[in-house]
Amino acid sequence: MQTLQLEPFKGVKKVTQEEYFTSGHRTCQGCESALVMKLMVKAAGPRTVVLGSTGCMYVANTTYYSTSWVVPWMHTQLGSSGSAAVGTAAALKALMRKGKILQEPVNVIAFCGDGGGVDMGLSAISAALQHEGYNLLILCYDNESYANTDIQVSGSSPWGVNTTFSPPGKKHRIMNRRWKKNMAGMLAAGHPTCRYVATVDASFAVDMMNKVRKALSIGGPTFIHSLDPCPKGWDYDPMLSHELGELAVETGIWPLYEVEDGKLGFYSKSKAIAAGRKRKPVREYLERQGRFAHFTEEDVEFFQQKTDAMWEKWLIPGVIPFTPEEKAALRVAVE
Ligand SMILES: Cc1ncc(C[n+]2csc(CCOP(=O)(O)OP(=O)(O)O)c2C)c(N)n1
Ligand code: SF4
Ligand SMILES: [Mg+2]
Repeated sequence: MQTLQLEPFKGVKKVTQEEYFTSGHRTCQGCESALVMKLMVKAAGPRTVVLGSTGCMYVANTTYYSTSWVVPWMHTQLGSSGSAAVGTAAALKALMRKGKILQEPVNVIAFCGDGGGVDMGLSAISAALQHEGYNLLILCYDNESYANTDIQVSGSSPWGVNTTFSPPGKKHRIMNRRWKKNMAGMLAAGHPTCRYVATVDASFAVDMMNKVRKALSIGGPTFIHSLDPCPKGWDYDPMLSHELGELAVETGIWPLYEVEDGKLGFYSKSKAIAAGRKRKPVREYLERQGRFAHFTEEDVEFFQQKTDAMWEKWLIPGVIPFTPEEKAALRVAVE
């Protein structure tokens, strides 16, 4: 099945004017995930079907009898972005084969939040990435919590963060002791049938849209993971969303990379960092957010060390953990 061939936008002035996710939604002021929806579908264009799992980007964008979506859109259950994407792509294929609809390339994009994708829907996404016969993109908008139900911790929440399920207490200051799950790396490493995996950040908007266009053009099942500052859950002034998105990359906390046909490439500021550019201290990112306000000097230092280790000790900096030495040690331990 052919895909639409979407050429990359060569700079912000070349981006199309048309909007397929418009005003009128009810997301919070400064919500980066709403911007991700707008850019994602702008990049995809009008011949697109969007499926959205439960979460802020469902609830706030579809009030009874009204929606911001201009393209066809359907809500799907919280953990099922993967199965909804496969089902829709299969249905379109069958309808075209039977001559019931025009034979033409149609983009299928299923989005999910981190709760719905990194946690609950991981198995369905994994299965979807093995269905080579269908063209579909799964985009995870990651605001690092179950935001819609009042900011509960997820497997994608950062270490030490204050959420409604991990509030700092007198006895235990740090309640979330897990380092953020390595979603894109895990999917790229474990799904040889998936031709394209990328991480994006809407503060680098043209890059982000071009990653969406590339994923849709390459065809087969593809995956994009977007880090989305969330003023409510991260507790900061809404005007800082763009700055926080930039800082996440500049501090090295969120590396921008793509894996195309098994080949890894860093891009944007992460490319310079991978080549040796100094990263900004994580403190600059952490101290702008109320969700880290309980951090002591020791906590900031720990966060910095863990981030440094991602770049200095991992097999592929910021992407795949374990050094060759650590891997060898693991093998010896198993033998
Ligand atoms: C099976 C199921 N369990 C729980 C819920 C309640 N629920 C609705 S939205 C949501 C949060 C989803 O979090 P995430 O996927 O990260 O999206 P966000 O709200 O952050 O945009 C939850 C737990 C549900 N709708 N379905
Ligand atoms: S809680 Fe966060 S993700 Fe949800 S609408 Fe508000 S800013 Fe956006
Ligand atoms: Mg979320």
